[in-house]
Amino acid sequence: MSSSLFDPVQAGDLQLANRIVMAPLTRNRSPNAVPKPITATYYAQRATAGLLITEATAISHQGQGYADVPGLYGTEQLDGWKRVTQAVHEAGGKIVTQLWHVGRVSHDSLQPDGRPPVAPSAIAAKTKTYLIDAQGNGSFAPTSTPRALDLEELPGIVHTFAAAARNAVETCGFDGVEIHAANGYLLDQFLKDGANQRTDDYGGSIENRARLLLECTRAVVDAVGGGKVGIRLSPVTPANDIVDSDPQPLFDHVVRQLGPLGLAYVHVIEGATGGPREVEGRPFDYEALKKAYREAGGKGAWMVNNGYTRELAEEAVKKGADLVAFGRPYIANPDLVRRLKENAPLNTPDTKTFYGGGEKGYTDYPTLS
Ligand code: 8OZ
Repeated sequence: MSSSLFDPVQAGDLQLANRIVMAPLTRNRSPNAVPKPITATYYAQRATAGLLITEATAISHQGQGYADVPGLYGTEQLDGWKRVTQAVHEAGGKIVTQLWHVGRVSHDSLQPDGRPPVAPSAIAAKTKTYLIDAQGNGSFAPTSTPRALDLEELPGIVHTFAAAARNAVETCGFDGVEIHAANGYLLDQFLKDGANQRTDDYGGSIENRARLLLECTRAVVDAVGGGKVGIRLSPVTPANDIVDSDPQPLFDHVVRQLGPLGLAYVHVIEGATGGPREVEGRPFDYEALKKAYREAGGKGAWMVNNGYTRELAEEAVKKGADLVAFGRPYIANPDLVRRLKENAPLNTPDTKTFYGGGEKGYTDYPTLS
């Protein structure tokens, strides 16, 4: 018998009650990078998901690119996350945190000492970031022009990913971590030739452009164990002005290298993040990607994401996806698992309260009675 969305599944060390995942969702409600008590409530409300993935969380101040996103690097920040994992575990859920370095998708005003953000090359992304002024008013602003990282700085990036992973698991009590290598942030910038024009060992060939991602992943695996590590990839998304001239061989190489690492899961955004599942002029074969991962010995769960409905998700699981991540539906439906199971109507998310603010549009969406 084929599996259903509602059947349990093992993903590395993670024993999951069902195949429904809360996708990472940026909410900008953590001033000073500290998750507040209300954030614990928000995640605990959603704890019936097989797995919760936190909003992207900066591994360092340099890795931050938006106002009021959380961090994984200071005592107050880690204490804030402890409250979250405790609340989720008390509610019977499983939660991993998403390790994030934005690279060039940042603004001088968000960086240590107001310096420029860092990137593989000094090429600005034509995209916007989200700032909040002293009066608490949010606005979107163009990202700043980055400076290229020196070769000597790269071991520090690798070390910072591993340190954040250790903080997450050992100090905060997370069940694992997800490496954010998608959506045009630092690791995706290194991967793709639209952002990476380096001429050293980290630019040029596919092997070179994948090097930083793989070094970071191996270091995180060494820090917490592969069975607690997932990774998120977005081969063709145009998010944050990212592009690669030939993504299929690039990502086939990446997953072949990930195969032997014993990861818990590989999380793939199919198409344009939060948009169409097909991107014009950027064809991609996701089945071939999965096959390349399995052929390389990859035993992690295969997690799919982007625009999934109940029907599409059931179909994906029947065709062999192990996990399906839901983004926007999870903002508005804390009891999404039950609603999908009962085929009940879904609440509509309020886009005005996605980024910033308090309880409204965060912890006040109704559950079924
Ligand atoms: C929306 C707004 C800000 C950041 C991503 C972390 O796209 C994000 C993000 C999404 O992965």
